[in-house]
Amino acid sequence: MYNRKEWKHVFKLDPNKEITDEKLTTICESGTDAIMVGGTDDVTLDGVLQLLSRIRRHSVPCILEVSTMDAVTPGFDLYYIPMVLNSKDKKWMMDIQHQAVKDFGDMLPWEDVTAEGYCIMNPEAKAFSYADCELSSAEDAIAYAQMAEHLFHFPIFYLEYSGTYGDPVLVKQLKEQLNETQLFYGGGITNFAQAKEMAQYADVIVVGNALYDYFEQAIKTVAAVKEIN
Ligand code: 1GP
Repeated sequence: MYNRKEWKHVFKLDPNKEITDEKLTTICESGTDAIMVGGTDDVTLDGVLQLLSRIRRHSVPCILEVSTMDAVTPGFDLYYIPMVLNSKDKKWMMDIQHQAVKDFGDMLPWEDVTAEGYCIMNPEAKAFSYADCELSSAEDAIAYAQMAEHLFHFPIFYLEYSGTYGDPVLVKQLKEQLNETQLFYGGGITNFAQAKEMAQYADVIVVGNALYDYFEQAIKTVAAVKEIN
């Protein structure tokens, strides 16, 4: 069906934001490897279900990035569970996941569930304050990546700059630490050149906001990734 390890490009759609059918079709047929549904603000079951049913008209793999248990529904190909490594509060690394497994563990399709070790680098990002994060230096981020690979054996380490373009040098340094764990980079990619720069190092780049703000340019990020692979 699909091999997650071969993915290079993911579009992230926010169930709380409007997107026309025409744009959604272009996104789904763009050649991106998967669509991730996720957001921080006001993610509702209704919003998730509506977006899911629209994406399902297309064959592209569809992932739910779980931010609240209230909006979890069957029907996605994969469920990504963020575990926020640089949160100051253990809740965002362990406790909400623990509670979710206590409540739903017997029903979970474990083969479709994937942990993402998150490091949120942009202090202006909503997720940064929402998950009570601590500002990480490059050295901190590199150590989190090493923990993701060697201690936790997370399938994914996600360097998150949501809303701002991050440091490609750091992405390169992180990639040097990761063999088994896939490196996802997301944040501020708005055009072909930025996509190409980050995709040199990250295994997967994630493009979100640009779909709402610079649609035509955002679609071109798919071609950028293919150019270097
Ligand atoms: C957000 O990493 C993704 O979770 C993508 O970031 O919205 O800034 O593209 P942007």
